[in-house]
Amino acid sequence: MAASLVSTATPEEITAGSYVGFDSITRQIEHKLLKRGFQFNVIVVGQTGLGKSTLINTLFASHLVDSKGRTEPDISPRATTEIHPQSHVVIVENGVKLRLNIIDTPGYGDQINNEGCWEPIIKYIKDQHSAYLRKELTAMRDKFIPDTRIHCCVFFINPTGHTLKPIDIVVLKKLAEVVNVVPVIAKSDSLTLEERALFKERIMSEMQHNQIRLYPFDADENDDEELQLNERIREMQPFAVVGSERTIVIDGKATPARKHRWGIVNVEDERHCEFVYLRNFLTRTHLQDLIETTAHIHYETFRSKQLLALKESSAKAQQQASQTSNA
Ligand SMILES: Nc1nc2c(ncn2[C@@H]2O[C@H](COP(=O)(O)OP(=O)(O)OP(=O)(O)O)[C@@H](O)[C@H]2O)c(=O)[nH]1
Ligand SMILES: [Mg+2]
Repeated sequence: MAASLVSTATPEEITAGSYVGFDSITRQIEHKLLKRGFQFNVIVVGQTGLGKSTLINTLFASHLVDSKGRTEPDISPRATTEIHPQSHVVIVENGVKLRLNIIDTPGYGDQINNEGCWEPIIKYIKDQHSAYLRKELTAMRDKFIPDTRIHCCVFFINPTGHTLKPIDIVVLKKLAEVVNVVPVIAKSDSLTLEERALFKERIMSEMQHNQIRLYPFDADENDDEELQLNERIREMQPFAVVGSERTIVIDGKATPARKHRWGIVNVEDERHCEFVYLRNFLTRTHLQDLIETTAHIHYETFRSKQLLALKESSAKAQQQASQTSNA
């Protein structure tokens, strides 16, 4: 009988005497999530030749087996010419499965007229939202919709030491409306420490001036620790990175590094560049939040706009139909 399921016991009695066992829900969720794995989609955007393809290969070096990266200097340079979804890479660490999809894009800014050069990139991001929405709206929708929505856009800034280029500001504004944007200073081995600090300050004040909203965002549910972490990330942004597809043995360990006449830049050494901070941020501290923010903020904005437009157009069609039937 249903009535017998309703307990008349006080809360104290329930916790003391009759353990229900729902605290195992965290383990149940964990088990389910582990079985399903995680999908993480990253896009890299920026002007031509800033090292986008190289950094991708540095970030996930050992995993991108079929990368088209240049590993030897005598191989001819390979400019990326089209938006290129890298093959899905599956990384398994301690039983956790991460399906990683990296989208490499051609550099922009080297045409005489750069008008609209960002459009294919924005279209690509919106197309993924649109594909997800279509799947969600089908009557017999799948229980698990494959997620191709872009969770993070790593934006490459030219290490000029001056200011952002007007074209960068335009592209950044467009991107920040549809995706989580994480800016990085490319090839930061070309800047001195003072130049780097000053450049960062200038970039961030330009971002503020142009009202470009960068990731991470603070949410109401964030606790103090998370808010502090976000604040630290904001203080460090944009990460000054160096990439390399070649490794050099340092302290007995093959390490991604760049060899100059004057010495070696160890990509993974925090004293040389902020690559490690970027990697920790993307894969260790904010991976889940990047995925959630995409679903709850960027996709939700897209979804409500689309559904509103759909409602308006169907209301218009109905109105027209009733007008023609009355005529
Ligand atoms: N000094 C320095 N050179 C770099 C760095 N990263 C990449 N490079 C070099 O810059 C050149 C261009 O690198 P890519 O990774 O092809 O650049 P990209 O941004 O993908 O270029 P496009 O696809 O043409 O837009 C290569 O010769 C790299 O070796 C870096 O951090 N520092
Ligand atoms: Mg490239």
